[in-house]
Amino acid sequence: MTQRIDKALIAEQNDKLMPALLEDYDALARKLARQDIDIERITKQAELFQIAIPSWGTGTGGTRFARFPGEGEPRNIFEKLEDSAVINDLSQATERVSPHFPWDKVDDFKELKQYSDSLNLKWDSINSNTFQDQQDQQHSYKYGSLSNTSEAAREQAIEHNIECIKWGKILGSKTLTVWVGDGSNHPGQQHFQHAFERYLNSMKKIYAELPADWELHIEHKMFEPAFYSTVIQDWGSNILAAMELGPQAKSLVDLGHHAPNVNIEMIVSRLIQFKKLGGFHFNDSKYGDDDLDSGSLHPYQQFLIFNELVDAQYRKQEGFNPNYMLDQSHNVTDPIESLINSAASVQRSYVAALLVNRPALTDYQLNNDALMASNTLKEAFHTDVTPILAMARARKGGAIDPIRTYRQSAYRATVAKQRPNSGGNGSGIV
Ligand code: RM4
Ligand code: MN
Ligand code: MN
Repeated sequence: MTQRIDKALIAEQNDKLMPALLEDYDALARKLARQDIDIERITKQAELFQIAIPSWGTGTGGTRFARFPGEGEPRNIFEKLEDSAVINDLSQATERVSPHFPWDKVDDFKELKQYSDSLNLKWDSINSNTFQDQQDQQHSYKYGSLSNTSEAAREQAIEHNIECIKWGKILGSKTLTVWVGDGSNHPGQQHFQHAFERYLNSMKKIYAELPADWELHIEHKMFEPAFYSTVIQDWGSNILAAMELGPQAKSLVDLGHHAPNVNIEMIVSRLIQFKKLGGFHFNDSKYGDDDLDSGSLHPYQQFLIFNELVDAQYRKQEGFNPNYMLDQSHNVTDPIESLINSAASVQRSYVAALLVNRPALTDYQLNNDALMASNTLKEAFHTDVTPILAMARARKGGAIDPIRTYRQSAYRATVAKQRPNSGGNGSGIV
C-alpha cells in the first residue's frame, strides 16, 4: 500500500504557519530590495532547485562495527520509493531518486518505472556496485574490480556496468556513476601505473556502450575500503580518467571523499573550467567520509561551493549542468527527516549564493580588496533565507515546516506496522 502525506494535513499545517511566514517574507523582501534584489526572482529560482535522493539513504546506516536498524525501514526499492515520495511531498525539492545496483535490482524494470511514475518520481544517476561480492558471483572483487589483475574479474565488472546502463535506459536515467573500492592496503602491493591502466581500459569498454545522450560520472575517494592507496583517489586521477575517456565522461565530487581541510570549492572551480563537473554527492564530515547530514558541520564550505556553482550559472559557462544528489548515512536519526533537512540545507546554500553581489565582488577582486571581497560573500551567507525556502515549498504544495508536518503525519509509526522485518542488525557502512 502506498502511504503518503495527506495533502489536507499539509494545507492545515501551512494555514497555521502562513501568517508568520508572510510577515518574515515581507521583512526579508524589504531588506533585499535595499540591496536591489527582487525577492520574487530568488524565490522562483528556489522553486526550481532539485536534488536527488540516494535510494540507500532511506535506510538506517551504520559503521563497520554495528548497525542499529530503525523502525519501518524500507525493505526493497518499492518501499524506498514510497519514502522518497514522502520526502518530496514535504520538501518539493527531491523529485529524483538515484538507485544502486544490484541492491535495487528487480525482475521487471518496466514495472518499477510504472511505480515511480505513479509516485511522480523520476530517476537520477544509476550507481553500479563492484565494491562487494554478490552471492551468485563467479569472480571475487577482493582484489579490485575494474582494475583487478584478473581479466575475468575485470570483464565481470564491465558487464555489470553495461547491465546498469541497460536498466537505466528503461527507467529513463541519463547518467551512470562509477565508484570503485579498488586500491591497496600495503606499500608495494599494487603497481600504481598498471592498476590505473587496467582501470582505464575497463572504463573505455563501458564508455563505448554509453548512449549518446548519457554521461559517465567518475567518483573519487581518498581511502576506504583500501587504506593505503586507491586507484581513483582524488580529483587529479578523476579528471585524468575523464579526459582520457572523452567528453561524456565527467567527475563527480562527493564532499566526504577528501582529506580534511581540502579546498573543495576550488576543485569545483577547476572542474567547471574544463567542462568536467558531472555532479555532487552532498554530505558533511569531520574526520573523513563520515557521511554526516549536509551542512551540519560546515555550512560555510557548502555555501562557498555554491558560490562557484552560481558564478558559473551567472557567467553562462559552457557545458555546465551538474547533477545534485545527497549521499549520507543516517545512524541515529529517522532517514526521512535527515534527508528533508539536508535537501533544505543544500537549497539554502544555493539561495544564499544567489544573493552574492557579483559585480561588486568582481570589482573588489580586481582591486585586490580582500576584506570587502570576503565581506561580500559573508553578507550573502549571513542572510537568513528561511522565509524564501518556506515560501518556495508552500507555493509548490510542500510544507512550510516539513519536519513538523512529517511528525504530525505519524508516517513512520504507520510503516513500522506494515514493514515488520527491516533486515538484520549486522554492520554496514551505508
Ligand atoms: C561510497 C560512495 C558511493 C556510494 C557508496 C555506497 O563511499 O560514496 O557514492 O555509492 O559509498
Ligand atoms: Mn558518494
Ligand atoms: Mn562515500
